[in-house]
Amino acid sequence: MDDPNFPLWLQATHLINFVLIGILLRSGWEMLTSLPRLWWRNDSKPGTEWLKFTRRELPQEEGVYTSLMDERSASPVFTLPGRKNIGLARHFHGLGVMLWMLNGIVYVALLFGTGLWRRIVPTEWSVFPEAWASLKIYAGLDTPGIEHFQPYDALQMLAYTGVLFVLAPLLIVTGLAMAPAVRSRFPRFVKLLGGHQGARSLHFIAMVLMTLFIVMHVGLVFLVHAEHNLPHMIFGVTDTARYAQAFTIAILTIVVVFASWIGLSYASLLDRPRTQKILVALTEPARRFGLGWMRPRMRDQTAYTEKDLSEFHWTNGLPPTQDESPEWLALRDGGWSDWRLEIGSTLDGSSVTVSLDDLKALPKTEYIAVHTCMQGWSATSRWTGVRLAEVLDLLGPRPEGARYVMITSHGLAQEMWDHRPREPFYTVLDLKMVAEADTILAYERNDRPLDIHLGAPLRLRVESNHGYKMVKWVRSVEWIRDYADYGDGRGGTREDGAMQAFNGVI
Ligand SMILES: Nc1nc2c(c(=O)[nH]1)N[C@H]1C(S)=C(S)[C@@H](COP(=O)(O)O)O[C@H]1N2
Ligand SMILES: [Mo]
Repeated sequence: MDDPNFPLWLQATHLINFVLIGILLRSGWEMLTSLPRLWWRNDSKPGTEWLKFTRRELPQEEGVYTSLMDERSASPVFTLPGRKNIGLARHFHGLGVMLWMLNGIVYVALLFGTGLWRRIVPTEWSVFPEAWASLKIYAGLDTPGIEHFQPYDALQMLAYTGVLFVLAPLLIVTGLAMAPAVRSRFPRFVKLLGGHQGARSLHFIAMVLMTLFIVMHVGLVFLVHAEHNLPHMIFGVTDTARYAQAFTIAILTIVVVFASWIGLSYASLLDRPRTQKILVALTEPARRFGLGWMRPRMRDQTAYTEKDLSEFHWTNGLPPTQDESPEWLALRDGGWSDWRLEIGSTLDGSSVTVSLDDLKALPKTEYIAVHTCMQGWSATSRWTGVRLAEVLDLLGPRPEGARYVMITSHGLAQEMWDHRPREPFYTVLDLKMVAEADTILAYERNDRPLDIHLGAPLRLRVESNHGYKMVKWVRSVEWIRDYADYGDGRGGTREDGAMQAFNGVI
């Protein structure tokens, strides 16, 4: 190789990558703690996990246990930000991914632009026998001679190429596949990866391999010819005389980066609503321009068929109890004959009520779709109902100035983030979400009236979003001017409580 030195851009992109990978791993682990189980089965049935990080045994019965109850609290030392904050973790993950991909693009562009790719991308088949020879040396707890590293040996070339062109793209592809925007627009692509659980499990496995690579990559710098490697890494040139200096700088850098990761966790827990606001502002442009164009199309809702229907459906949110809503219980006991949906406008005070039979008389929408909870579980069902837009039309044209629709439940939020008394579960949709053909008020699942625990007699379905938008036991739908005027002003119970983003497409 002509110039064995490391240019500054190589060092800079590596350092940035190190910081960002930490943010991605730590926020990823926080997400995993919110449902510490992995499946290949797409109904996420308890007892069928291939891996779990909890000793808790779950009942096999539906509707007695919510996924929120399975959430575990992690220390801010290990996760970002820790202490059951999946919403914030998801925003940090999004921000981390944006910056990591940007950094990766710069790195790959410069790698090819400068010709340095020849150092790491093998171009001869001999790389395989050479790598095997190196592996045998390492297996004997010995190290290959320095003459093998010019600057990299065959094993390194294979590992670097694999990480860069196989593992990193696999992480991106499986990560994207978990976004509702991608799932509802390109359902066949998600199916190809083994569905939501396949993508989630593969993402996890790729994460483990990436972590192993990083530990070995950094570890070997210190273990194999460190007197050459460390000055090379820190100063860009192999100057063995400056080994002690390089060693000190390397260790200090690692300590500072670890401290910053942990500091970031504690700092973001100080004022969670403020952290949410900053992170959502930083990530919303990417959410909008990256995924916002992927509007769902009804004709794609044919990817799933009868045989994809789930045997099990997780529950998040248990049916209203006597002290939560005696009204809903009385309506249930009356077989829903007195149940009415309130359709209103907070702008002009108008309202109408309709019965379940009125709703069933309206044009019917039916499709098979995959539900994903942002915590990680999924379930496939056939949903039958009436388009929300159609129901709103019963009130007349959209009132002047109405930009959002608020859907409120008979049930209360499972918990409030600041421990104030529980308030009714609600969500807010914007005009685009309302207009989607698969945004419906569903009254049947799998050709039977909705189960009590899944939202009887009427629940919201917004297939382009995660489950947290899909209010169960719906009581009212109302036009509103702005969601800033309701709850904590973030646009829904899970936005308020779990610091989610209003835009739930990812
Ligand atoms: N009323 C009410 N609706 C709710 C919730 C809730 O707690 N209460 N949880 C939401 C969340 S986070 C999810 S993932 C879905 C779960 O729907 P399921 O219980 O029918 O599976 O319901 C949504 N709708
Ligand atoms: Mo959820």
